[in-house]
Amino acid sequence: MAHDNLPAIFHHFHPIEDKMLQIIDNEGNVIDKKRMPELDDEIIIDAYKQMLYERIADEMAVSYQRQGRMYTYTPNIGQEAIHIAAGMHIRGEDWLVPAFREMGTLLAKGVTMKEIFLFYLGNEHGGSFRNIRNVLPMAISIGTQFHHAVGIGYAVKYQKKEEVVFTFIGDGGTSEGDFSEALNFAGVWQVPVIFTVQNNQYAISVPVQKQTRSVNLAVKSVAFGIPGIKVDGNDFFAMYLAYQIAVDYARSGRGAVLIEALTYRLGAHTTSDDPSKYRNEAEEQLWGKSDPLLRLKRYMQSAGIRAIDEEQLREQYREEIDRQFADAEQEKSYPLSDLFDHMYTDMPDELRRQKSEYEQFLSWKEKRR
Ligand SMILES: Cc1ncc(C[n+]2csc(CCOP(=O)(O)OP(=O)(O)O)c2C)c(N)n1
Ligand SMILES: [Mg+2]
Repeated sequence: MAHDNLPAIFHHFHPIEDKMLQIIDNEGNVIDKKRMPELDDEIIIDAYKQMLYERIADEMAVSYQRQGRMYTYTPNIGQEAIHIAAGMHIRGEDWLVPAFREMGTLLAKGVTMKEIFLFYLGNEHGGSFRNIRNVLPMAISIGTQFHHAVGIGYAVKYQKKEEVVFTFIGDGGTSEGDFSEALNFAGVWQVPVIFTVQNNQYAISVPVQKQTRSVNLAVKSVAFGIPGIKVDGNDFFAMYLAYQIAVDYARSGRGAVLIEALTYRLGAHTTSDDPSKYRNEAEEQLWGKSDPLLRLKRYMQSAGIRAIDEEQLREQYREEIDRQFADAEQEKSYPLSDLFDHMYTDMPDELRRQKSEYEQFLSWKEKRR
């Protein structure tokens, strides 16, 4: 089970010792100079802009839901550094196997905002991504995506391709059997999969302290013989470096990597959730100080990177996002039969019965109008 050529960083930040990779602090000061990725200013500005775009799209999505124009939505606020750092490493031929809280990575892969809105409008085109290769639909059933990811990883390896599979799960998802099964499979077959655990401290109302007795979530990799690392998920540079090393490891055929990205869900679990019922404002304010956009902006200011006109950008992004939402709203809805027709060649009696019951319900509802 020994790893050949295991990058030193996995020894240095061994999860059993509960160390965490961090490059800038909350004030944006570089605290680990020798690990700071060498990035051109324009790339850093681009990363910030992508994070800002995700933040604004997220705010607007919550607002559309509040206006009754969209169904339940899962906010990303606070977790953008993870998404954009991953997105900056994912190539066109790589695979993205998402859960439901990594909007920025979907956008970076080439999924459009309109398609993301279609998903939350219940339109199946929000999952088929016809203009982009190798993205699976968002997975709402917790953990299922991990099996899909390792299956794809196995196929990639079998076909001797150099593709990497990026997949995501939450802290709560690590308690699902799928998580352990997939990690074991990945360890045994050394498949090129990067597992990201977005530890945002909560699974709806359940705090991570009640989710596990493990010292952290990265340590779960050890049992399966996979390198794992805990990273400050609100630190763009730390996440960038972690993905750089993980991608290199996976793409060169050495196997899977588990990244625990320590972060905080600054918003609600979904638009149907009220976090004030299970956590306090002091905690939210404390984590607010580690907001990934704020930290990156502070770094950019102290490093003397050219300033951007944020107000103007915000306005430009708002207009563009609103256009994409209006476009999604215009899309025709699907006939009810689409829900039933694609599962079996010959529809079983039970499904036939359910379809007829639902049709009756809809006509009853129509008559009540
Ligand atoms: C198999 C399954 N069980 C339960 C649920 C209901 N559910 C939706 S989200 C969620 C919590 C997920 O928490 P976590 O994995 O930490 O991800 P986060 O929502 O924090 O991003 C639960 C229990 C579900 N969607 N699927
Ligand atoms: Mg969570």
